[in-house]
Amino acid sequence: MEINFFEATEDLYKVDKSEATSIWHGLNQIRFFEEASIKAYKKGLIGGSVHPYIGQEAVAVGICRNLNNTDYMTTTYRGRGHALAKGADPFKLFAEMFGRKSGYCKGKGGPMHIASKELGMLGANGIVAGGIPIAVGGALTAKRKGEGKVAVTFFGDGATNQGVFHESLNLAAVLQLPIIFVCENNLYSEMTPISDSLLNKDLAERGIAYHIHSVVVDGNDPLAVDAVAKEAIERARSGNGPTFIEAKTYRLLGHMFGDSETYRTKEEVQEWWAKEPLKIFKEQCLQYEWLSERELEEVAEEAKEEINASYEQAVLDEEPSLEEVYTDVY
Ligand SMILES: Cc1ncc(C[n+]2csc(CCOP(=O)(O)OP(=O)(O)O)c2C)c(N)n1
Repeated sequence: MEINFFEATEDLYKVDKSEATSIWHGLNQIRFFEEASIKAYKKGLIGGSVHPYIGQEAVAVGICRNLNNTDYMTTTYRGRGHALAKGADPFKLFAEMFGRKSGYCKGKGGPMHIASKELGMLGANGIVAGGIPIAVGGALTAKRKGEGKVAVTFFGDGATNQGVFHESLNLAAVLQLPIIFVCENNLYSEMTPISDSLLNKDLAERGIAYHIHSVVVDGNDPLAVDAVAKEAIERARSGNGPTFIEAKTYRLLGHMFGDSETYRTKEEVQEWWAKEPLKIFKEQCLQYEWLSERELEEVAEEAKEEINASYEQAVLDEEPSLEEVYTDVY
């Protein structure tokens, strides 16, 4: 078994206007949401910490556009992007982050623990690799009940060093579960370069080790991620087992708000800003004439207004009552 390195062909760029519009809207929605979250954090509206997803938007958009609402998903403390890409309401997401009543978990989860039955979100997770076995459980449920659902789990490169990651991959492979493991390799595990903590050049090798079909893809190209996701989800739905996707990307901001970023150079960060996903997709839109400069601006403006309106509405939302402390406790 060998790693499959996805390479874009001209066929990948045969996209129609509505698809391009939807991808561009999705990328902008996440970017503006994350920027607004940082603004809110600075204003003291959010408890805990904020771990921005800026720079990784193409992974969430490329994968989630291939999922149904009912498919299962788990994610990490960077999970707002995945939630939005799966159809979350930005107002309910902001409300959750601000600890308000209308939030997805009535404001009890905060920025790191968003869950929603209606979105198939089995939870964002503050514990590194914590969501991986939960998604395996979702996939096992889907298989046993013959629900036709798949499970997707998003995690970072650092999560692949956790024991539970290995147990999860092995079980999913042995039981041929309908699951897609999406490793967002952003090169850093908190303040540690991934090359300091593991010797594999391609993390997809870790999927191969468990006999799982494993693919490496450019995680900054939404169409490349979309193509790989489509195939993986089809494999899972048709009973042909799991896929491991390594999406190579970059976290453009610090690990969390307030990170002094002494562990990487400004030059390196600049290099990645030059190939960040919104820039890449905008260039593709213009090159292949899916959308004009003006149309791109209009869609981005629409996404920005939607985010701003949701933010303002969430700020005004009520806090849960004191009695709520004792509800939903398991
Ligand atoms: C089990 C566990 N160990 C340590 C931490 C502290 N911690 C929070 S984020 C993080 C880095 C994780 O890196 P990675 O999985 O690559 O995800 P990324 O932050 O790059 O998205 C660590 C070590 C934690 N939250 N959970």
